Amino acid sequence: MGTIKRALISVSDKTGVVAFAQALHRFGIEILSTGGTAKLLAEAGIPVIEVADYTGFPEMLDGRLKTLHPKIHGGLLGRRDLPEHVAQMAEHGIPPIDLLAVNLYPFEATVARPDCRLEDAIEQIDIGGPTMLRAAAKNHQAVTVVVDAADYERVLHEMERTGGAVGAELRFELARKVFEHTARYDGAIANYLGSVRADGGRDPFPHTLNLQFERVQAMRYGENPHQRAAFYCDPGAADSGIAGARQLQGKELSFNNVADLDAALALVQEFQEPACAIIKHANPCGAASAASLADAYERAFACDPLSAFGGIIAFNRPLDEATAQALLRQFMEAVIAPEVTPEAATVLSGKKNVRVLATGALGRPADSAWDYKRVRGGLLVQDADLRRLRDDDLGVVTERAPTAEELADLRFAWAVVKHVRSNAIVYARAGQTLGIGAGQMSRVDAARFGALKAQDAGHDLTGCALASDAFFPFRDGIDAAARAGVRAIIQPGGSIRDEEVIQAANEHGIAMVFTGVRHFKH
Ligand code: 93A
Repeated sequence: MGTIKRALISVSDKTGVVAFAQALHRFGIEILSTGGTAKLLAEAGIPVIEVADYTGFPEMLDGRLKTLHPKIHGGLLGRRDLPEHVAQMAEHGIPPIDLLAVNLYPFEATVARPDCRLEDAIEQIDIGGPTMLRAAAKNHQAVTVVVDAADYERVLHEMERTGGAVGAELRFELARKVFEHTARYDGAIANYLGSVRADGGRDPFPHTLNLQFERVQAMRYGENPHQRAAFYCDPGAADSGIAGARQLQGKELSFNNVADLDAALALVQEFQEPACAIIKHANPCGAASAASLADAYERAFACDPLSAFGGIIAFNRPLDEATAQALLRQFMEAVIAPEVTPEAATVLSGKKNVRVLATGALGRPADSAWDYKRVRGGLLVQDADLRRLRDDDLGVVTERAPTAEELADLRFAWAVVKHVRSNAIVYARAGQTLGIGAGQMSRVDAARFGALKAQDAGHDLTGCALASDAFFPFRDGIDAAARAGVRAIIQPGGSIRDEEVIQAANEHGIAMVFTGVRHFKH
């Protein structure tokens, strides 16, 4: 393992670079650098050789040509363990470069700006930087390459420990990071160019979709024990939702746990007031909002205590002691909340298998969030369904308008039905689901099934509200709802038989509102 004698530093983001270069200088390392970086280092009193002076070739073409020179790339690429390489480098006056610190022109940040023009983006395509990075990373047996300012410390630490060298393990890890980084960088360029339209606008979906996901964890198995699995996250969204959650206790998360935790969180994020959702197999078997979190849980549980067994439970407020105490009554797989108070954590520590997770503050997902659905051999991509009910969405279509109380129940049921697999029907009253009909192939069956579930749990549906994720194609669903005791219905409308459906509601004295918005979920 050779000690580092020569380093090249060329960084766009100059965070921490002066301190890093200062430390390298203390090791007696010769520092080569490009225009802006060299200036900054020289101003800090660090001896530095400009790449242009080093190669004898000026920086030119507005900086497009800075480091693309055989003396630089030979110094990065030449193998120190092959006598032919060593001899050729000596013959052509190419000294080895042992450490490279480069970060690239900020392409992603540039194209994220709404006013970014094609020519602005083109200028931010770094050519020399990735070329050096890839050369150094390829030759990681001899070269240490740092693309992430967060790694300066680690490199220095290792050099201090070894007296100026960096070990094989760290060199390999840093090289891997480089290829991940340049792959992402080129992916961003391809995504951008693949979405530019002739009229100067941007297509939201690029010609090829280059995504990069980082492994969060390997899993014991997938949806079933004979399937292998891992969980990956979008590095850009890693600090929100399930991907960024901290597990505080319990067994390792499973594939199905992650999917259900995500579904549970999405549901409680609909509500401003304290809310709880209990998920089984991607569907809620109970959801409620109430003045206190403990009440919200009690009411969510009461919807379908039988199905809540082994559920995934989410909250939109810090989990407190009273709520944790209430949870002890049931078997559960996992609990997730923005925070878990120390008292609540103590209560749950008695159930050591239960996975307890904290997400941190639950923001709204970014409007640009995408939703992916895998099909064999492909991927369907769409905007995430972040649509929330607006006051002007609501149109009363029946002779009777909903009362204020009914309207509140309709809004609640509508927020929940969006998170139930289609065909979906939700019966609700006073911030509590009473019956949920999920994933049925016909809407009338979803209505019948939800009512049956409510009946089984002992709920009287008289005077309750019903939400339907899509329009009723026939009056049979309305008739079924009326038989169950429903007094108010919320649904998108838009069926060719809307008149027949409205007529049925009028006959039953039901107040019905159309939203004009559909919430299919498959
Ligand atoms: O325009 S480039 O693609 N041409 C090059 O030869 C080159 N060499 C380094 N950009 C190049 N760089 C980049 O310059 C580095 O990747 C780094 O981001 C930036 C540092 O420039 P300065 O030191 O002048 O601020």
